[in-house]
Amino acid sequence: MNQSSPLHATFRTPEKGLFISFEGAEGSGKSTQIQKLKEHFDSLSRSCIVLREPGGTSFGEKLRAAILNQETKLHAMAETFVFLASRAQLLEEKILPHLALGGVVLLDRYVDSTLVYQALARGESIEKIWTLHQFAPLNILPHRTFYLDISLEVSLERQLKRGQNKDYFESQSNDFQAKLLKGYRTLAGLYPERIKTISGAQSVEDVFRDILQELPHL
Ligand code: T5A
Repeated sequence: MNQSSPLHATFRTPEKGLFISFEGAEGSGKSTQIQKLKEHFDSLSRSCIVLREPGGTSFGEKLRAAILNQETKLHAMAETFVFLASRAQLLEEKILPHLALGGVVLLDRYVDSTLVYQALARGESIEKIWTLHQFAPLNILPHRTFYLDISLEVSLERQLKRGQNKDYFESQSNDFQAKLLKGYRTLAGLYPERIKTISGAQSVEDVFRDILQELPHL
């Protein structure tokens, strides 16, 4: 979807509050940075909530457990509808009400994860995923998306260090994981105003400094 696509007109950013999503491959450091940004907003006494996808609601957490514990490969569309169901409920129950009060929402993964994991990494068109998002409440875009860019080597090294059992997506081939990185870079190139690429291979402090520099003043 680009600016000239008729689909583009069906999407909007929230009028109130500040909506920020974080994206990246496995182990890119999203949760680490989200925690730091939450502390930043807390220090400013700004009401800020942290949410994750899939999950964030009691229904969404059930879907999260179902997909991450899945042992055999699903069709990309089956995966897509699980993420969309979780997302729609999260928007309705948590994200939109908090933004309407003028609050800050920090979200670990959002629509770009579906565009990359279920479309680009599987060789599907991203138009299909955008089309599914044109219906409320899914037609909301964040004010800012931080994409934490790391190499395949760093991603695999961090997953190994963590040492816990691999989930459904972590168990996919290295080829799939390389496609994720390529997919994210493609997406960041398509939507440079919303998606800011930050090198996730830097120290935690340096990544955070770069994030603060790109934070919208809303
Ligand atoms: N998914 C999700 C889809 O396929 N489609 C969708 O639409 C959606 C929404 C979710 C899975 O679902 C898929 C994508 C995912 O595979 P998840 O458990 O939430 O699963 O997985 P991730 O989001 O990938 O979470 P991770 O915990 O793996 O990664 P994070 O949050 O990016 O990384 P973080 O902060 O936990 O850090 C990982 C490790 O690296 C260290 C940390 O200490 C930690 O050990 N670290 C650093 N080390 C050195 N330098 C730094 N700068 C570091 N930052 C962090």
